[in-house]
Amino acid sequence: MISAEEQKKVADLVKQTKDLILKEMDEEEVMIKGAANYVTNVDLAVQNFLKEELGKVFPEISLIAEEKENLGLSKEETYWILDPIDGTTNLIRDFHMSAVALGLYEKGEIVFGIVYNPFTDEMFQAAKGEGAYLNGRKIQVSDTPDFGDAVISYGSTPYKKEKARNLFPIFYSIFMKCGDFRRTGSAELDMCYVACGREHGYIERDLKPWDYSAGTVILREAGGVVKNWKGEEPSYLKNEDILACVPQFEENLLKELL
Ligand code: LIP
Repeated sequence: MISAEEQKKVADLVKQTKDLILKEMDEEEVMIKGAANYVTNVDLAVQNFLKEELGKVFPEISLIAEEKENLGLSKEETYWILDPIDGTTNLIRDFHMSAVALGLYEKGEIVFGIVYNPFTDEMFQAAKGEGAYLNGRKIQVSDTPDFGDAVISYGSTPYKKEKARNLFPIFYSIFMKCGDFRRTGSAELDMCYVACGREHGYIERDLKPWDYSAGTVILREAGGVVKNWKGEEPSYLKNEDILACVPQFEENLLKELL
């Protein structure tokens, strides 16, 4: 676990990416990794900056990140898990629902996380056992009692459209029972939106570790639930089907996913 002083140092480093993101966006260069899967100079600039700066402060902690190889991972190790831009397609479209997401993995769990949207200047942050905060103000999940009033966000797993035929009937069944749906295009922001009461649940298959790690500790510290679709603890070191929700709707959602 890192100290309050170290947490502040990390938060300051993440906040510094805002100017870098806006500058790099002026010379945006989009590269295609695969179907609906992009990386830009912005992703790479943020990743290189945080890799270098975190390495100066925490030389003993390795980095797992979206735009690099991540081989030989071990549950016994401590890692930063970074998505330099979660919501890359949104960034390319100037949609302003993108975030820098950084989690700290220690002995099988996420103990610290930051999710920062530079377009709204919203920084979600949490450390295990210390509560969850949005721009320094404590946050907690919604206590809405009826699932018929729930706002549920989903991810369409656009990199693997072969899954859609089985996925969308699940989404349809949930949609007919809840209040309404949302689709933001940033898994980490969706998990933070559940944490602060803007949404009541978020579901997506085949999320990469950097798409759900930071948001996990933030949502749990705000009173929420994060599991995989089998109802188990996620591994954080591999892709997972993620359920993130308020506790009162866990069963409503889990029974749709099994
Ligand atoms: C994105 C996720 C989103 C998912 C997209 C993509 P990226 O992350 O946050 O929820 O539906 O397919 O994986 O690739 O923009 O960092």
